[in-house]
Amino acid sequence: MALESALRLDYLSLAELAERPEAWWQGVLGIAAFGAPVPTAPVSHIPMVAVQTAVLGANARRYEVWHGGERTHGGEHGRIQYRRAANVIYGRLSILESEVAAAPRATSALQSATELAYREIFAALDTLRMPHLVRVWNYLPDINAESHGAERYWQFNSARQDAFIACGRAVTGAVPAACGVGSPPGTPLVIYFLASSQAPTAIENPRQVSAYHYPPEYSPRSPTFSRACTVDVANARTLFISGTASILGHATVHSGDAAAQTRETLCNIEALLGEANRAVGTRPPFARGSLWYKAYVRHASDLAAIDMELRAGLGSGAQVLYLRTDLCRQDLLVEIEATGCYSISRTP
Ligand code: 3EB
Repeated sequence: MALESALRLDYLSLAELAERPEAWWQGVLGIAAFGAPVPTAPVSHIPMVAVQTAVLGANARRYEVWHGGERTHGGEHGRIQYRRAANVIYGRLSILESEVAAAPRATSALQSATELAYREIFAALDTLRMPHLVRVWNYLPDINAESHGAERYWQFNSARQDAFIACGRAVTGAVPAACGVGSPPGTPLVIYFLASSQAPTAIENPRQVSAYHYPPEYSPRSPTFSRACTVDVANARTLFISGTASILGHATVHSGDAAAQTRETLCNIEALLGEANRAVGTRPPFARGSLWYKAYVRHASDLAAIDMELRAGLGSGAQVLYLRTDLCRQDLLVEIEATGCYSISRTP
């Protein structure tokens, strides 16, 4: 089996992973397992992420696999496990709030854990000379619970922003694409990411206020993420569309209607695709039918309605993984991320 020569994303089942030869495993950058055991790999130092959120629907492809397209090299830096190829690195960490004490002035252990996590990420990226965070996936236990007079998502936002500032990173403009969704209470804060030596191009959505400029009613400190970004790494042109929801301007629209929220979210994704294609002039352009999607669904009972809208909007060829999670605003029923990864051929 010849190795693919470019970075790629796949959703695979445990059975498919078991059939992959060792040469393929040498190129894996990292694997996130959703509501499923992490696989055993024939190669050491492959970052494995256990995300304890349930997959919805009859989908055995619960493993989100990034492959570097060439031999990759792994290691550890502090709490981060990572693996790198050419100019891209995949990393993961998880922290139990019970492991960290709340700092005297911090409001909670979640805040301490979040700030520690991001400081460790930036320290590792600086040492490894991959300073640009491209895409971050954040799984926050019990995201909507309140403590210390603030929703836990708000606590996360202030600690994340503090760490960005402390580590000399921008908190508006050139910020990574990201999502921040819930995971079961009592599980660790889980973060995994892609970073690069190349600076990505951040993309915003003309239909929405940039999240880093959200007014304080949603979170006293604005969230630090861009709506999307694109970067060429490891012989691939990538597009990362952050968790996207039924938000116009800064307001949630279609409260209580999962189908309408899905349609609005698809309009937002379409707007971002237009902006991204304009920004980088990709040929062929990024097209919604050939992206990898994760749809975060608050109520399992809304799955059929959301799936019907997504099938109609994306066509049957799109890869969609449904996860049951809480979301960062009480009135959001669905949030959808999209990832594009097109090989840049080295021969004409
Ligand atoms: C929104 O558009 C929905 O805090 O990292 C989407 C993507 C959302 C990322 C984050 C939050 C985050 O505001 C929420």
